[in-house]
Parts: sequence; structure tokens; C-alpha cells
Amino acid sequence: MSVQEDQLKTGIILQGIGGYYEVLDAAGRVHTCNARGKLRQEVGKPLTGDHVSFLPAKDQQNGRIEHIRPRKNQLVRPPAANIDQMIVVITAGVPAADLLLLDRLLIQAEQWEMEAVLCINKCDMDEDGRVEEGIRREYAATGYPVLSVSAKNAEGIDNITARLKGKVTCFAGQSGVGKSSLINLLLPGEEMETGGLSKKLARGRHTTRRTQLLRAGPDTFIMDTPGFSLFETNIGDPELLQEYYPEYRSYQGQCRFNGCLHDREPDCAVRQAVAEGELAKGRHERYRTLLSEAREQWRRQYD
Ligand SMILES: Nc1nc2c(ncn2[C@@H]2O[C@H](COP(=O)(O)OP(=O)(O)O)[C@@H](O)[C@H]2O)c(=O)[nH]1
Ligand SMILES: [Mg+2]
Ligand SMILES: [Zn+2]
Repeated sequence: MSVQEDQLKTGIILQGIGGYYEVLDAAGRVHTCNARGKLRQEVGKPLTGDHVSFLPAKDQQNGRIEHIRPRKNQLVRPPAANIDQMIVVITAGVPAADLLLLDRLLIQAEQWEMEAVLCINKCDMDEDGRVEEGIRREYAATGYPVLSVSAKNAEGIDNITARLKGKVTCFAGQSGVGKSSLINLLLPGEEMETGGLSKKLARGRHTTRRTQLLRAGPDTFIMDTPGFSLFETNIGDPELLQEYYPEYRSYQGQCRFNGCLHDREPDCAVRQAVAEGELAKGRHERYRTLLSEAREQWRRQYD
């Protein structure tokens, strides 16, 4: 082992700006690092969320990232890695829940192999609880956890906190649903927007907001991703769409046709379950909407 090797520490990249990276070590110290010259060629640019080993910053010197651990997943836009969980926020008030967008985001979480959690915010606007109830019914068969909260009244926030522990979580959902409000409630007091930023990194901040990991507790991070509300889902092969619906997986092999897409095929076990009320009708209708969209995309791509 070279002298350097045993000086290496491990850490996680909180954010990167212009070739500099803020790396949090196990002791909670933040090091400003650059990357070893060949690293980019070997594995590409370091990303927010990367687990790295690095030479610690010393005196006036920056640290240096030496290795990047293999990634669990990798997002292109926003550029980030190793996101464990997606909390999709919708509301029981305004803006009214866009369930088609919700389904797209859930598909995205499945594609990226993230755990998905539904969060119904603004429950204070839903006095008789009917809106919340309807959404819960619609998603009961999916098995996704559903949390009802109000950022305004700080109600139900502990249930989110419990889901965050030990994970890197991103928040997604349309603009105005309360993502920022919730994130503010979930961060401990000292973790302000620019908290812990070294001067060198802070200087770059006026330009655009960066993808960064915010510390919500030990080993617990929230990925703050400006513009993460809407992104284009590319379903790819239409035949794969049903794989992203956890509640449809258990019906596999029960339809008359092998490779049934649960659309118009006769003797389809999924359609029958919908007809019998075991599976949600609305969710299936939106599935069919996305299926025809995927078919259209697929056709354009390969014709
Ligand atoms: N009534 C109510 N309003 C909320 C709640 N959470 C957020 N808001 C309001 O909804 C608006 C959008 O919130 P914001 O956090 O910026 O949403 P974002 O666009 O998803 O980040 C703001 O005016 C918030 O004050 C809530 O639980 N109840
Ligand atoms: Mg916001
Ligand atoms: Zn079927």
C-alpha cells in the first residue's frame, strides 16, 4: 500500500461546482476537493451523491478525489448518483393532484430502481378528507407507502422523517405542491441553503442553483434538485411498461396471451381485476394512455 493509499478517507459528494467538489467525510467534516486527473477518463465526472475515496484537504490545499465507488443509479438531468428514494408530492388541495404526472414519476422511480413514496400534502385544505381518501384508494394496490401531511400545520412530518433515515431521498412533483416547504421542515435548523459551503464553492452560487445533497441527519440526505418537478419520461419498449406497475406484476402469466399488455386483449387478468374492483380503474386508464404514448414513441423511433 502506498503512503497515499492509507491516507485516503471515504466520503460522499454533497455538490460540485466548476471542477470543485464538496465531500463530506464520516466524521461530518466537509472537504473541498478536486478530482484526480485521470478520473474523468476512467469513470466520468464525479456526481452529487457519489461515494468516493479522497485525500483529505490539508492546510491551504484542496483535497483530491481518487476513486468513485460503483453507482447504484445515475441520473442525467439533474446530474446525480445513488438516490435511494423518491418522494412524489401531490396535494389534497391546490394544485389538484395530476395523477398522470404522478404515474410518470412513479415509473421513473421504478426505472431508476428507487423506492417510491407518495406524499399527499396540503391536507389542511381537505376538510372532510375526501380527496385524500380518493387518492389512497387509487393507489392502495400499488403497495407504495402513502403519507398524508400538511406543511402549513407541520402535521405528519414525523412520518416523512422516519422514511428518510439512512437514505438519500429526492422530492418530485409539480410546481406549487409544497416540496420546498416540506424540505425546509425536514432539515435541522442549522442546515440552511448555503450552510457548510466553503467560500470557493459559494462564489459560484449566484449563477444557477445546483443539485446538492442537504443533510437531514446522520447518513440522511435530501437531494435538492431545482427543476426536478417535470422531466420527460421515456418508457422505451411498450412491453416493459407493465413492469413498472407493482400491482400488475402479480398477474403475470394469468392472462390468456403470453405477452399480454393488459390493453384490449381478451381474457386479460388485469382487466378482469379492474372490472371486479380489485385494481383501480383510473390507474389502469392512465396506464393505457401511457401505453399508447409509448407505442407511438416506439414507432417513431424505429419506423
Ligand atoms: N394550505 C397549504 N399551503 C401550503 C402547504 N405547503 C405549502 N403550501 C403553500 O404552497 C405554495 C407552494 O409551496 P412550495 O413549497 O413553494 O412548493 P414547490 O413549488 O413544490 O416547492 C406556497 O405558497 C406554500 O406556502 C400546505 O400544507 N398547506
Ligand atoms: Mg420549490
Ligand atoms: Zn393482461
